[in-house]
Amino acid sequence: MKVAVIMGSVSDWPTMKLSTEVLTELGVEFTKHVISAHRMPTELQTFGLSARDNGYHVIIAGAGGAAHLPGMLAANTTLPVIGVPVQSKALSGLDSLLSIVQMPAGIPVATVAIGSAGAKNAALLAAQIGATTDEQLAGRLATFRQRQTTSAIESEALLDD
Ligand code: RP5
Repeated sequence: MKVAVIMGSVSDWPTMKLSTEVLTELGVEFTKHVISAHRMPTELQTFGLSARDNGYHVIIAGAGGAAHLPGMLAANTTLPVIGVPVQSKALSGLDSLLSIVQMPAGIPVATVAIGSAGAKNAALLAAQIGATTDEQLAGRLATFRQRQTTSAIESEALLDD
């Protein structure tokens, strides 16, 4: 499978890099792009309209503030779009969350949590979508889950007396 990781600004990269790290860990092919909904509207439309023909299966789109990027990409493709609300300075990402999650019926965006947890989960969700038709990827996801569980169990040893 191939995933597009798109962000509205280079300032979103510290958050969206976490998505790419998870995709790398799971062996999922991806490309990364800065496409601003407001500063690059023509490029956004071109990317959305051609995404399926360009071999993508899922789009992860992160943006902050007036975060119209995921919704406008979703308006231009029938590929699944996962929206990551980037934590904004002014309103701590609540603005990003509300502008991404409140899509009108007919144009869905799968919205994850604000910030780093959301960026990581967006990548996991994209991989899980791919794993519906890719047994090897499903196996890597199972290994990821098992490692996470083992680490959580072992973390008890870190508790002080
Ligand atoms: C959004 O505006 C971007 O996604 C970013 O989160 C926010 C601020 O962008 P910059 O002014 O830092 O480029 O479009």
